[in-house]
Amino acid sequence: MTLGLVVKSFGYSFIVEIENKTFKATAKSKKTDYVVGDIVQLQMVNDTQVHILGLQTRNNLIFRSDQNKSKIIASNVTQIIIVIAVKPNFNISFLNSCLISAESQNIHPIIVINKIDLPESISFIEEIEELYVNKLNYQIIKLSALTECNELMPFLITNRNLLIGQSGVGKSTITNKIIPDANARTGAITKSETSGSHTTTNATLYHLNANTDVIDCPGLHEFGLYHLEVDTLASLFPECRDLIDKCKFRNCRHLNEPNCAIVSAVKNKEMSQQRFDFLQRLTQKLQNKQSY
Ligand SMILES: Nc1nc2c(ncn2[C@@H]2O[C@H](COP(=O)(O)OP(=O)(O)OP(=O)(O)O)[C@@H](O)[C@H]2O)c(=O)[nH]1
Ligand SMILES: [Mg+2]
Ligand SMILES: [Zn+2]
Repeated sequence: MTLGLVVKSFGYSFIVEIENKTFKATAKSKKTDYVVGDIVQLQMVNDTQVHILGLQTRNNLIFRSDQNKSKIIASNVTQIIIVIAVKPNFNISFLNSCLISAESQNIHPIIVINKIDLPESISFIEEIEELYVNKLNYQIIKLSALTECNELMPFLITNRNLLIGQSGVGKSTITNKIIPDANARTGAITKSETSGSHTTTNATLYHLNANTDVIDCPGLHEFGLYHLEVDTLASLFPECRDLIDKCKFRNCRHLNEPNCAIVSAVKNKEMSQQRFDFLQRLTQKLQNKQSY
């Protein structure tokens, strides 16, 4: 049986790599939900084309979901690089969602603050570091991808890295800096600001070296977490982990139950109000799901 790696997805058709050669691939069955990072079983058609027959078991699958649908993003990744920037329109809930998604899959996240050349970045960096580094211990790398990404480089090595972030934060610019022959299309800020359109339309996997990959994917507006379980949600927040067992009720959902250790932590300013609001909103959403 021939195996290949999915390196680009167009939704219904794919580019698959076998050793160092790429082929156009389509799924032979109705099942077409393959994604970049998948190892697939193939049937050769000719020198340039293959059929996908099936899927090798995934180590993990990054996907987002809302009430109506879910969307797969990439599989078999070992590290998630969450790219944020003060411009065009930073959304803190988006950052929280990406972190919770990484925690839920047990994948190491790194936060990259891009566009540090912009003057607005100074106070933005302070705010992000104050909470996400000093209190939550996440790893942060600050850079201006227009100049260089040297500081990020050592963290990428030996990993399959997924770059995720809102549209226009600079994921493709970073990709091009790291892998000069990637030639990923990048877009003007004004375009993504006004039309909300994405410059990158397909997820693509690039090789940095034999055991290091970078996946650039289209920007996301929202990172829905509708697939998570309400009962384990709080454990995905590092600042809640040691508190959960201290709540009066074992099934406490940290909404308005008496003697909730998480609510107390927020009152004592040990947990950030913003993170707690995010936890509550998500809890309520996931709770409603169960009553259908
Ligand atoms: N000032 C500044 N602009 C940057 C930096 N990095 C990227 N940009 C600009 O930001 C815009 C968007 O960059 P892209 O790399 O296309 O962003 P993206 O995250 O790939 O966007 P999507 O593909 O839509 O998700 C481009 O005009 C880049 O030149 C940076 O470090 N500083
Ligand atoms: Mg892009
Ligand atoms: Zn509680």
